[in-house]
Amino acid sequence: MPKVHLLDYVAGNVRSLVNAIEKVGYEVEWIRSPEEVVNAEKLILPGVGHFGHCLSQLASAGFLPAVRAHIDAGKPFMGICVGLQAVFSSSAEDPDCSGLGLISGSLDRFDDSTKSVPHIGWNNASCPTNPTLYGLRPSSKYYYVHSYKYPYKRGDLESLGWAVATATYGGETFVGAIAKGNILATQFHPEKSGVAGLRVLRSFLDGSGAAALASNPPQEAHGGAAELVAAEGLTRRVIACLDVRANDQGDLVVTKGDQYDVREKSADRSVRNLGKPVDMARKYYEQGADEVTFLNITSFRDCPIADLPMLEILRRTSETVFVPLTVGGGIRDTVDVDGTKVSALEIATMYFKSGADKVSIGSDAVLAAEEYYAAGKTLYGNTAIEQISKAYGNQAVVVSVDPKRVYVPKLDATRHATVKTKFLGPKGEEYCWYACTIKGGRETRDLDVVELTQAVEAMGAGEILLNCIDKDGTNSGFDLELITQVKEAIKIPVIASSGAGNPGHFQEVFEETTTDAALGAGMFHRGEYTVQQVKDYLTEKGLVVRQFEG
Ligand code: 1PR
Repeated sequence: MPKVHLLDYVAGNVRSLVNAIEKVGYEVEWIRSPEEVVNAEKLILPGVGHFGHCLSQLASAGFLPAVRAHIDAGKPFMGICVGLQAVFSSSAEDPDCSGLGLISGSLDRFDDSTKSVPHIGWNNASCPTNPTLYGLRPSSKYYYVHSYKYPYKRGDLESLGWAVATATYGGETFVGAIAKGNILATQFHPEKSGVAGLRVLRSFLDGSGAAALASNPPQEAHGGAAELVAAEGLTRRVIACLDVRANDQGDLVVTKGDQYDVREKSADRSVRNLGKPVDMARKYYEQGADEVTFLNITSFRDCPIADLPMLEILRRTSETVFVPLTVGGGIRDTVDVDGTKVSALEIATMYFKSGADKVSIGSDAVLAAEEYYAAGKTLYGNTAIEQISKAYGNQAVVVSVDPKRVYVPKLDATRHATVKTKFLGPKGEEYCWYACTIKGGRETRDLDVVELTQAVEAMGAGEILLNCIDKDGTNSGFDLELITQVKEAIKIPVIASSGAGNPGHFQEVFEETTTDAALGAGMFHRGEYTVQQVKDYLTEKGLVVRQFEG
């Protein structure tokens, strides 16, 4: 197999990139020291974490002059995500840190006054001057996850000879990909963008993208500096979730509870078995799921951590599923079966190395939030959320919330943030608050969802997976009141979860709340609807979704 070299400059969640490169027929060789860069013919800089972390690691290890020499020699170079940002001279994210400076200009943060930040999801990369730049297609969607961007000004980069593909989020048009000569850089993750992304990688690796660009160089500056505001391209994200546990025979199965009870109602009360995790993940990918989430709902107690069955599930899934994979369950500081202490960060690292793109933290986040408030909202940098987001970036940390309704007769009957509900309590109560639970809903805490989500946002979580025990498995639709309350409390994206029973419920949650994504489980597992049917329905109703490209 032909080779491509990847810069190994920081512990990163790059397993998916390696899998994607192998999928398009190339072998990865790691570059671990600046001296080895000269051996590379094609070089990829995967971006991990934030701008300053990436650039300072590269600088302190002495990589920057070697990378510049590679580019100056005219050899193929590709930067991904923060790897694109590194091409610019600076970023407002870490103003004291310099980029490679191939383009003089600074990145800034998305405005979060009217939208969620980070920008997470599937959006365009459209290049009007070169519509098929490096295999891009105007009709395709690509997976982005970032808070900082290079704002697009028409003619600005084109006048320097760059071909530019853009995307628009909440009225802000930014650079999605740039290319010139031997250089390609993408703000999106091609390795997580399904077949559309694999096409971009292939076109870089086989040289066809650079050759096509050379024969059709971008047109000269378009003159004036008028902003080009492309059509809003972010799609409605539909996520499939698989709750995984061992059944009573010891086999790992996808299960699904009713309000978190995963045992059959029959006399034997066996664990409900809905299928095999790897096969089902692949099926949902092919139906067009925008992400797949695995929740290890019992943490596989009594198993050495290095042998966690979820690691093997991730390894196998990530070989064929090229959309983001999230894994949750048991991510906390713990003690291995042989007595060795293992940190949450070490467990997350194992998951990332096995192919996860994000980890999801449940119980531990609730306990950390309680400590945060007890300490007068002080952060010490020692929580799992802070440590993992520092090492892998905020976007890699999801907090999974398992709330339960607590009804109260009036607004001020509790210190907690209440909502006036349309669904009265058992005694006709008109108000409720949402109590956080831990240990799969077994223990309810004196902490509400607003407190929890604001605390974890402060700690550096990048996204909230918002379940609801009252709605879980009911097929009665999402809890819109809960979702509205949480969306009003925080800026980071929220994934609505629990209660989806038909495609109309997805339409309802997208139209009646500002949720950033919606997740379904039981209705997909039981074969009542496919992800494709949900997406077709949303399209019919005028909501933009990504269609699967085979
Ligand atoms: O606390 O960090 O070890 O994480 C444990 C994780 O396992 C948490 O994310 C928690 O939500 C999850 N979990 C624990 N017990 C259960 C259970 O069901 N007994 N599953 C459980 C939670 C909720 C959703 C579900 C939606 C949609 N599952 O992910 O998929 O409710 O279902 P629906 O569309 O069928 O209604 P930690």
